[in-house]
Amino acid sequence: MTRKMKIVQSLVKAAALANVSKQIDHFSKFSPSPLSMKQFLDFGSTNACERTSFVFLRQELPVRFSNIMKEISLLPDRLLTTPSVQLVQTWYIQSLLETLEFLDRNPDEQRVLEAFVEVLEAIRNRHNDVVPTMAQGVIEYKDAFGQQDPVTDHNIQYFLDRFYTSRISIRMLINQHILVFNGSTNPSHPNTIGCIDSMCDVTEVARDAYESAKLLCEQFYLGAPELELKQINANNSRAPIQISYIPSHLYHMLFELFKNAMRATIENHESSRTLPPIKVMVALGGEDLSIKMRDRGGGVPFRKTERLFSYMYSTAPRPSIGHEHRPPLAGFGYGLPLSRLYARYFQGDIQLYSMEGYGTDAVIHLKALLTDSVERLPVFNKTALRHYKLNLEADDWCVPSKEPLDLAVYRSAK
Ligand code: W6P
Repeated sequence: MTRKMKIVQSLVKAAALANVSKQIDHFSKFSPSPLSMKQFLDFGSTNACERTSFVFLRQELPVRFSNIMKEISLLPDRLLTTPSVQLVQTWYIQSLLETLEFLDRNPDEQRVLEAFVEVLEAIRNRHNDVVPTMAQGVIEYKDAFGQQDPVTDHNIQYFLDRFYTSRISIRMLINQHILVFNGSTNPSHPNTIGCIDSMCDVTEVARDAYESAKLLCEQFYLGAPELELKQINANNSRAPIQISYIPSHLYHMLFELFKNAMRATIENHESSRTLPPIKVMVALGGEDLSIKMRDRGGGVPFRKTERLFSYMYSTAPRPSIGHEHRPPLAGFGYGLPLSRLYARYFQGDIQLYSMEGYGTDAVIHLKALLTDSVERLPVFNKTALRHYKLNLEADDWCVPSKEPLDLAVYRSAK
């Protein structure tokens, strides 16, 4: 390539990027439109209309991309300029540009709708490794700038919670469109609409998740704790407990909690011959569906429970791949914080109550009603901006002194 060609090429690239940044500014001025579970189901039911879904998504996807891209661009330089975060940023730019291509296409043309599905599939695949890549970015940052300080920990937590929630929501939209308009209905699950099961049997998912965690546990340890499962349906004591939910999300949460409960139980009972069971209680009330999982794994000190959900604390450099010494139930990684985001995504939550010396209760709270299950989405606005602007302020609670107070100083000052 000649020098001139190189210059032209970089000018073209700069112009394209300037245009991208204009597009991001434009689309980030719109707030994302949260969908309710009911709306998701309607998109995929008998009056499903691919054209409507297409027209909605070609606007909504750029809005969701741009809202979170604004926040990426506000990250501290030290994080933004890591190779991993740069890579993730290029994926978002590429995907934004690809969806924008459809804004002036004719929604009444079948081949436009087909091309859109293909682009959605490409986008979904491009973003497959976003979670480990961002985790790598946090590692790069920690390696370069030292260990956890509370301010950085808090800021990374704030950003990644929003970033991963955005990603979960974008994948949900993409998956629904692809599955509803390109997939055949799954004969063994007639109640599924895309990835939503309108009669998701919570107890069944819990048993599945337990069995998988148990297999994993038995590969590494000599056994696994038993499962004791009870359920109460306050609305109808004989009916099974079913809600409209995304089984894969629920499975992800339960599998993660089971792994943690099993590991704690086994490591806390290494010297005894019996393992206390993991006790799960599923309760359906008027508005909540709650799942409590109790282990007797010795618990976690109260001071450390917040860390279980911290991205900063739980990013340990991964043992090199192919190494056989990695405990399969290792509690590091983003399993717990991501599980909590899945729960919160449809207005639920995960809480941990631990008693050090005894064990831990982990509770998943979900909305039982269709109308309460609405996407919980980050929006880029002044409040969010403020979070990225003010950073290094002093804490407004005293730091306990390590030295005993020397009262002699006060006496002599009289
Ligand atoms: C523990 C730590 C933990 C995290 C999540 C779920 C259960 C448990 N048990 O000891």
